[in-house]
Amino acid sequence: MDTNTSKKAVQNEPIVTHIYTADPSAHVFEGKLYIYPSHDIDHDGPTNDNGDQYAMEDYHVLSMDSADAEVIDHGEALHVKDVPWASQQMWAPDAAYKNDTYYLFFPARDKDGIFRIGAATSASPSGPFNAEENYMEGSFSIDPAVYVDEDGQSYMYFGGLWGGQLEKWQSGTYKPEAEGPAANEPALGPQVAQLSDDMLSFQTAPMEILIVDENGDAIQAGDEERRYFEGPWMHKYNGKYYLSYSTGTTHKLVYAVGDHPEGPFVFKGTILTPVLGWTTHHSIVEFQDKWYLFYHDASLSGGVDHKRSVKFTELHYNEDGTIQLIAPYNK
Ligand code: FUB
Repeated sequence: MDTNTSKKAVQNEPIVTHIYTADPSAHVFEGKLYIYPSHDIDHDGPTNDNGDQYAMEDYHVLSMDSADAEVIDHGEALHVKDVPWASQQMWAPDAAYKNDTYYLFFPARDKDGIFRIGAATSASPSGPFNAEENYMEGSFSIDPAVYVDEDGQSYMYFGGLWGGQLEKWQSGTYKPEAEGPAANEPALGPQVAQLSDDMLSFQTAPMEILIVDENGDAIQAGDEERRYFEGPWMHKYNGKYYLSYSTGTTHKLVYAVGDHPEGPFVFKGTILTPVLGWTTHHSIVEFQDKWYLFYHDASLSGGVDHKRSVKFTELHYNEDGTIQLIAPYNK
């Protein structure tokens, strides 16, 4: 059921306050801005590096007619109990439109506790979504972000360290004891796979994306200011592909630019300085002739890492295509 939250969107403030939300994936569908966030649970359980505190069970879709409109909560769009293959932890989702169908892509733990990525479909951008019977074959880890290129080809970017289990897949199969590369070795990149025309399966095997520095050398695992951690996002600006992501332990949103959606990408800089709370996760969208960064922090809960709130702010490019740094708490 749709609920007008009676809350007008204001930049750099929580866009809704009646529920905790995080990991916003923003898209323009049918002339409106639709936001697909995680729905954080209000619990006081313990916190650990495995992310057990992120115990989310469902998704709500939010929408806005304009950047200062009232925010609509379209209610529960999908619940874990309606996903046959999933057991728990409905983490950061994304959405896409193709074939007159809206697709919701989401990570969750399967019945063996391994993160996989599932798809669900709807005739409406606000859902409700019907989940596929099984997770996408060959999928693993977390944080799917789907980019539909101008030629119609779709790509899924995904992967996250630590609780997101990306380290455990370096051999191609799930190895529970596997650890990440040493500090002086190339960092693990996000994964990318082309999607089939029906958007429900991988058309190519997932491959690791290479992120290099300005000299063409791979960013190293010990370079925590720049190395990939989780939360990939892809957008195109002036013909270039922008891969942006979270650095995790150093709590930044950063970006790298390339000429092809599968990379390689050259590291460029920071988009967002650290926010209140451990995680940082975002999307970038053009809406009504302006560019916006959607992100979250933990301000609504007074700093509780797993009780987050989605915010947004305008994003600006310099003439050379670099992105201007956003420091959201500076007035
Ligand atoms: O919301 C759960 C996890 O926290 C997401 O999947 C990560 O990107 C981080 O925001």
